[in-house]
Amino acid sequence: MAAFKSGFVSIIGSPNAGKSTIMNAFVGQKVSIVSSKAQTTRNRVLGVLTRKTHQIVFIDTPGIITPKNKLGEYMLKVAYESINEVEVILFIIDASKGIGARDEAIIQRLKKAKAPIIAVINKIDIASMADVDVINARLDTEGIFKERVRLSALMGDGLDRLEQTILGHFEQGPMYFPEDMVTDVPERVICGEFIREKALGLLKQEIPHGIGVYIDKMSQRDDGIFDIWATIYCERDSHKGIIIGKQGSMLKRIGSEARHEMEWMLGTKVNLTLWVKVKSDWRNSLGIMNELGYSEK
Ligand SMILES: Nc1nc2c(ncn2[C@@H]2O[C@H](COP(=O)(O)OP(=O)(O)OP(=O)(O)O)[C@@H](O)[C@H]2O)c(=O)[nH]1
Ligand SMILES: [Mg+2]
Repeated sequence: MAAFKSGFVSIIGSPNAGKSTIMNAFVGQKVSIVSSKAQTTRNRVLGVLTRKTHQIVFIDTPGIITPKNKLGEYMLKVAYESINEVEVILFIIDASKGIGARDEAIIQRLKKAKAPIIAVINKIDIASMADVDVINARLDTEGIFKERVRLSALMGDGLDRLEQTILGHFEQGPMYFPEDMVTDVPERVICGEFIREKALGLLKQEIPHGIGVYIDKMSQRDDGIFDIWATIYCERDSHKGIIIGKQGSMLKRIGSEARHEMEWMLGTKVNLTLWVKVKSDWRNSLGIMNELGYSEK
């Protein structure tokens, strides 16, 4: 019998390239939230894919940006630090957008990385062959991108090929996580992330980027139902009004959509109570960032 293989894989790239979508597709459930807005992922999120012959531990990371506040600095650090602790790096490129200035900055950084890099050209379902050709031509000029996989994470197209390409770099290794474990992120944190995901989807402009979610309490009744109390932090009074909406309508929608995700994950009914509070400029406050989980443990 062939030896069991395992290893860690960092997923890095510009915001909105589809990094979290790719990881969720491999893991088979939503462990990292996804939205059409940039800068959705703020922390390192682990996703574990276990098969009979191998285990791949993915590390989803925040999209690379030029930081505008302390939260942005933290996110950038989280992303780049991940590349030092892995067997393989996936550099995700949005095929429909091509290689932009942010990708160029990442390319420069990746030149110093020790682990092998697989360039993943994602969203081929909405890109043309010509778009892909332009990307390939740019990658051809760098020696570090010998391996490339075209992908549509949304359609699930190309995932098998990517998995095989990753395995080509793995050696014999242990089962790092039990086979039924898909992430090391605690359920209460994922519940908070579901709330942020719905806020990202339903709110406009800069409002969702200034949102942080804290799960105040999570407890399970004897009959299995979960009671969850959460606070949505935002940066301005005017934002608070919009998040709550007319007669509470927006908050109700955010809560109801988030509750469905929580119920699916927890496999039981959830009773969710949401509060909204203003903490001006919290994205520059290390204290509040720490409370919300944006700090090195
Ligand atoms: N058409 C298409 N859309 C995709 C594909 N993969 C991801 N998306 C969409 O792209 C958007 C961004 O996806 P995410 O997975 O949140 O991207 P991300 O790279 O994790 O973004 P950040 O966390 O902000 O860095 C979402 O609307 C996804 O549905 C794909 O293969 N095809
Ligand atoms: Mg993401």
